[in-house]
Amino acid sequence: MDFKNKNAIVTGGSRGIGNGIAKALADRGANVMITYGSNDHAADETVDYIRKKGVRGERYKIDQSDMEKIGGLMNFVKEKFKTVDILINNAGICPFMDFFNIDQNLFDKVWKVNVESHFFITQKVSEIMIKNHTKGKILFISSISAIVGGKYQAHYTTTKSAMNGLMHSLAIILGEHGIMVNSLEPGTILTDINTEDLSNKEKREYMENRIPLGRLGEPADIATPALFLVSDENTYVNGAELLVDGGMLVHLQ
Ligand code: RM4
Repeated sequence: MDFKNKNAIVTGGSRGIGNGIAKALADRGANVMITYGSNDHAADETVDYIRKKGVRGERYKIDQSDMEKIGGLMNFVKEKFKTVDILINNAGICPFMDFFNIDQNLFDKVWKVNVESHFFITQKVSEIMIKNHTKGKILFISSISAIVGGKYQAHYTTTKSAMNGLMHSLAIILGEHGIMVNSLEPGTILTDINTEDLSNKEKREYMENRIPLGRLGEPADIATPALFLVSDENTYVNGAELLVDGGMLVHLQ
């Protein structure tokens, strides 16, 4: 898969799954812009990695729970990238919480970061793609949690299902412009998002035992299928959900 001269945006690209995708895109020649929330050091490390591949690397710090910040991001995008070929809607949070302790503030924050910010970032980026007649690719990093529940993830699973609902409509709306939109559904991938949760020995053993491949996923396990969906090699997958979970979902007994 060749991404030379492609301009890609990866939200939440300084850590975890987004970081794996950002680096994999740079490895294959893409110019990559990442957004990130707080970890300047991780963002700098990522941009250094990208630039060492001989491509352009950019970073933009943004609180994706604040919709008023999206305009600044889009100004930065237009300043740095005249065209955009790829958008990876990855940024996400999952503060594990008992359903009855999820208050309006927590729900709003998870909803805004995971769904609302990506609704409007995608709206503005796809306007750029359409204006430039770019047959772009957009990928939502949804989750197995769009398909199954989590006792302490009622807010989070809601957002992951919502991402797929948005993706379905965008596959129609943007498909008319030759822009293809899909979702990828990672299983349990060991990243910052679940380090605390999986520090519980019993929980980690339960999750690992549920996966036929016998191990939790890593960002690299997600990057390769993600790259296919946003590559020129993808000529007809549009509006699809790709589960990448090592077989966890189907392993009932
Ligand atoms: C994923 C899945 C994993 C969990 C992360 C936070 O969608 O539920 O098990 O560790 O979210």
